[in-house]
Amino acid sequence: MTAEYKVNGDVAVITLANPPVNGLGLATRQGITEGLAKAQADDSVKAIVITGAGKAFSGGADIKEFGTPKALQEPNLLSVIAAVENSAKPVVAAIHSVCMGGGLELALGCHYRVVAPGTSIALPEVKLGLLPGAGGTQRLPRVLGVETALNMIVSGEAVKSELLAAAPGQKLFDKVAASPGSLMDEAISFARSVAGQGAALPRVRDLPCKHPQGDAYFGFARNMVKGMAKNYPAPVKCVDAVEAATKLKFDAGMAEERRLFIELMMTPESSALRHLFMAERAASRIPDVAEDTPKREIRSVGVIGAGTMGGGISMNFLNAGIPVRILEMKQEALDRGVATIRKNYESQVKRGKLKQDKYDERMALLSTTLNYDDLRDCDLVIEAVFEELGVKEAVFKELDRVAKPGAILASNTSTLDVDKIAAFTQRPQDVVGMHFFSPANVMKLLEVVRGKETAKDVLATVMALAKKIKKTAVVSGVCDGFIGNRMIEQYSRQAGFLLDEGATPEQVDKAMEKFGMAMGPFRMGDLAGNDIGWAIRKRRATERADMKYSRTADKLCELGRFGQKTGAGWYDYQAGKRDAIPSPVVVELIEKHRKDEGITPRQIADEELEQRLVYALVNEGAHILEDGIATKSGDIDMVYLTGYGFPIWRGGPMHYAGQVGLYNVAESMRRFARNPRDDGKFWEPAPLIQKLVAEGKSFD
Ligand code: T1G
Repeated sequence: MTAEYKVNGDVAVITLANPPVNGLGLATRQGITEGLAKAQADDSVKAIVITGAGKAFSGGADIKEFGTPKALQEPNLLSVIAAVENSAKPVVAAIHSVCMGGGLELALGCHYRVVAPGTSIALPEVKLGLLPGAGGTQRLPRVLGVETALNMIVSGEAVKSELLAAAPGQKLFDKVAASPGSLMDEAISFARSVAGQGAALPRVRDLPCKHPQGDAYFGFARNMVKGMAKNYPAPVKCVDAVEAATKLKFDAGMAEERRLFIELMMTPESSALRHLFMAERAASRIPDVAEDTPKREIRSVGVIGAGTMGGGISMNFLNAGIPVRILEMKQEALDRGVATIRKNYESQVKRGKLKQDKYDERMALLSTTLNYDDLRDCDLVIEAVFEELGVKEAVFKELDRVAKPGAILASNTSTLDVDKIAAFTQRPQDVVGMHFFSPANVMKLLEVVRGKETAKDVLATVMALAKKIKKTAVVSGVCDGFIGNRMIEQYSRQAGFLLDEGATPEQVDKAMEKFGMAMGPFRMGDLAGNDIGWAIRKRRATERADMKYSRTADKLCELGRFGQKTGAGWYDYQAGKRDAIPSPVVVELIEKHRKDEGITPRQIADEELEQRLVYALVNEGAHILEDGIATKSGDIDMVYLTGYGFPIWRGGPMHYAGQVGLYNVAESMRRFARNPRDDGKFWEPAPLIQKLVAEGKSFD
């Protein structure tokens, strides 16, 4: 049982004990109802207190149980709350730390609530594509008022207990304890004070729930929410559920909430958001690196290179209060880099995103040098120099000479072989890839590239450091392009072939933006610079002659059309503007290219455009799993959601493939393999996909 029962004089205390956050899984729910039954049967018990052990009162329903029979098994959460509410003896919730979702709904079923200051109170279900499904939409408005409750339910954001307790007329908390330390004593003495009064026990469900201008208010709220959450059905249903609380009797309102909750539980958006909640947390776990692996202390960081990447990388550490020393070859490069960092902070101060004193603090942590010897005390050095192995070799040889023993030496390389880089030093076990995505101080994704010799404590240190600098870190093995770029390569190849076959850049981009990508492949190329892909293709032409591409991208670059930075790429751009204008030059280039290749263009439906690009990610992602470059499909999803603008409500390419059905995905791939233009090899469904289809499974 994961709820303890203990009698303290004439008060029974039920303590949820399901670490880490007292998720209300089946065993915990059983523990509560059994404790309640014992308390009812024990005449010496006059009142009951429910609380949570450890770092939470309760983080809500056990998300890990969703989709399993346990989630619905009695006593389900509604039954538990009914048992609390119908107790003949007063039940007092002693709330501390975190009280969220089903945890708050459980507290709302109690007759009284005593809360410690500083407690985070939330109904965050909307962030999982759901709504509070155990009475939250019906009870919270009754104790906080309709508008405050609706704001909390639609936003899912946590509010501190003392703020809510200070709201005029609130009935959520009967008492705020002096401190978290005195909570239990105060809750137990409060329970004694309300015991044996004989009068009917106060129940939230009996409170009135009205809004003076209901129709107008909910109409306005519904329109606002619809506008903000166009790809997510949950927020609007939150409005519907709270409106039901003002229009229906309690039990009818509960039935309406249940109906809406079950509807949302079945949506692909909720499936995606729940997948991501778990995948984001799972990404920080490395299968063969124990969670308690000792971590090296990172008190100061060296960054080599003060360019766009070096500056952005430095800001991440300055923001986390970690001193940074930037090294460059020339003073003017240093000055330019520091000026860019300063300008970035100043614009944040201007926009009210950063306080002046914080800005000053961060700049005070920044130092610069032209001399490698000044990096000798750094615990971590990250190089962000020119993407060429010879340059990396010079840097790592110098680092090997000056860095102190135990310093972690990281490369920000996006395509080079981390094992080769490690081999430039006598300490390959201390070398790791830390691949930031531009702009490095903004993009959440950090690919942590694990070399053959990278030590486990180096990995554990970097993963913990990533959390500290608010990055989503995903471990990748060493291969060309790691996880993200290896997959985007196939995505871009298909985009090029689609131009050969009859599509325009604009048609492909629009199809992918309709799918939900932040930016289509051609607009993305114009933003990042088409010359980057051009250089990679040139390098690959010798290393990987098997990799065929459409020649259109090269022909575009031969015209110097690198994208926004040259004022023209796949699209034309007006000076100082970012609007992508379809270019007659590009249309002519593509048409001429088709003639040269003897291709008769065909009309291509958006569905094929979308499938060719998204399934290219899926097939390459499957190979990445087969090669052990990524250890979990959820990691690949996290890479695409935090680094490549994949739509969150689809859960990432691998989760999305499961939603479509791997059988259907494989059939589409086989259809593409029959396309005479294709080299046939790529579209053979990866063996892992074929295996999962045979077993009727998905990647998740
Ligand atoms: N169920 C199961 N596990 C949970 C969990 C939950 N509700 N919340 C957290 N965990 C795990 C998490 O996976 C991780 O474990 C560990 O706890 C620490 O999490 C009917 C249906 C509570 C504020 O949405 O917001 O109630 O993956 O790293 O930063 O209406 O976790 O490492 O093994 O986030 O201290 C509604 C979600 C559920 C709250 C703690 N509740 N959780 O933050 O730790 S639906 C939520 C959080 C519901 C009812 C509906 C945060 C936290 P592992 P962490 P943290």
